[in-house]
Amino acid sequence: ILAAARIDWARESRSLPPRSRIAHKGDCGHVLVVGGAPGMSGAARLAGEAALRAGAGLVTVATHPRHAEWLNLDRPELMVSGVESAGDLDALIERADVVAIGPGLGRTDWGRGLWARMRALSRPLVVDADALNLLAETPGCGPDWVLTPHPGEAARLLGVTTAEIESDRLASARRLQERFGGVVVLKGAGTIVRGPAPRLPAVCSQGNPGMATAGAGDVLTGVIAALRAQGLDAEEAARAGVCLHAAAGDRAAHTGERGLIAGDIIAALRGLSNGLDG
Ligand code: NPW
Ligand code: AMP
Ligand code: MG
Repeated sequence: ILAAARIDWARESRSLPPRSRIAHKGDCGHVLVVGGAPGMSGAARLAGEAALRAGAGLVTVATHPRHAEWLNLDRPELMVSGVESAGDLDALIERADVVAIGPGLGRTDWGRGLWARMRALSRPLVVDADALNLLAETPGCGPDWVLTPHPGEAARLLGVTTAEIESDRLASARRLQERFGGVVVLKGAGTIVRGPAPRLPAVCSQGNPGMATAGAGDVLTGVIAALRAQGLDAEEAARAGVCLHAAAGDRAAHTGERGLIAGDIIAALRGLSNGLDG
């Protein structure tokens, strides 16, 4: 019996909807990125730029007021909103199609408050990084969520060691999906996408160790959110997003794996996000 399907960008790009001749930015989805505690503004910035490069029509980054003013200085296409506390999120959520929460969110009262507000609303979510760490403290998931743990975060979610997660990655992804619901993306070499049964889990055949670099996961979060905002369902967006990100990582590694940085993956999205070969 086949335990998992192998997926790549050449195949998954077929689920991208064509962009209509008369499309306007409002048709292409509005992504809200929530994250960026002091010291980690870059994580939210990377997720936001990646969402733009994966085709979202509008992207707003909701971040800590301390750096909101300068977060988009070198990327003015991003909208930015400084949020003091959860109440400031409501108007932003109203305008967004998808929320990506977690990159650089931190686990202080600021991040906790934003996460508590988001999880209580039934919105399409991409849940990453510190939002996963907070989810591990108080489990419970919405049906329309995509969870994107790396093996360390997966270990926290299941209360086991990273080594145990890695010893049987397919079984770990299944346990995460059964425990938390939604669509689980277990990252690492051979990223697994596991939605609700009976669909087979998928293993991405692209990507490389050059992607073991700060912010690579934050980029993936923005990519999946952008595809979701363009009309793909949670599982399609997770599968296509994982493959687009990995194909971009491979393209960025043409000049070598060592020294590849997350911004290089974003730059490589530009040549791939129309569904050209990876
Ligand atoms: P070990 O040591 O192997 O047991 P954390 P983080 C494990 C933000 N960032 N395979 C590994 O555990 C993020 O968005 C901000 C196996 C490792 O020690 C978050 O909000 C940036 N194990 C926050 O920082 C750029 C793996 O997990 C531990 C693994 C913290 O996120 C960087 C680390 O996990 C970052 O994105 C793998 N493939 N991957 C910015 N520029 O602003 C990870 N582990 O403690 O959750 O820390 O992932 O850095
Ligand atoms: P994060 O740890 O959240 O920054 O996520 C790292 C991202 O880079 C994930 O999408 C991983 O799948 C990817 N990545 C890291 N190391 C590798 C590797 N050795 N091979 C393929 N992809 C990797
Ligand atoms: Mg991460």
